[in-house]
Amino acid sequence: MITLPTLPYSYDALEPAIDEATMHLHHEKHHQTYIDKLNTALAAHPEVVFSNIEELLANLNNVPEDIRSAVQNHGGGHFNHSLFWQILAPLGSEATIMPENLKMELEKSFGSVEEFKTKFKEAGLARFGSGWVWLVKTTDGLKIMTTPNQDSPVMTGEQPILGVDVWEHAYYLKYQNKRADYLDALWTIINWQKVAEFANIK
Ligand code: MN3
Repeated sequence: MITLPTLPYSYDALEPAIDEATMHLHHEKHHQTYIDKLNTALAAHPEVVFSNIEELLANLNNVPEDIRSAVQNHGGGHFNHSLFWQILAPLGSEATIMPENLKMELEKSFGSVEEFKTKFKEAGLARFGSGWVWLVKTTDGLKIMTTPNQDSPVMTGEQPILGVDVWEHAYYLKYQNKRADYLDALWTIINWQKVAEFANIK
């Protein structure tokens, strides 16, 4: 049985970038629903064993065909949201200060932090419909990618270190159709220390 991870901050902690009502809805309803549906799918195949959700998603071809798309959608939803909560932190908290070594990695891959942010936002805006925009670590440096629906970079062997939900449910209550404003506001609450940790950058 997979259970909903507790948020590492209170529901109103990400104001004003993400409002409290959106956080309740997003965590307690949307994320919980992915977990419920994943548990239902897995209950039909108790022979499917895995040590963590990432391993399950990285080996979708081994998942029985009748639950494969449910695991892809709801397992992906669970993994993606679990990562998303972790890479956010309250405005002004120490975690939002970018570690120097991560800054250097971003400069190496994108020229500058500002250029990275511009490209990331462009990618997030270009993702048609529902999906995610990611920063992944590769043997060739850091790269931006997007995925549709609840697909996750781990499904194609990528290592996500930052992921932003661009489904309308992530921003519609506060920003309505203005995805660009939501993406701009998020930079104030990114937990860069956690991003560096996911990238194994000390
Ligand atoms: Mn979401």
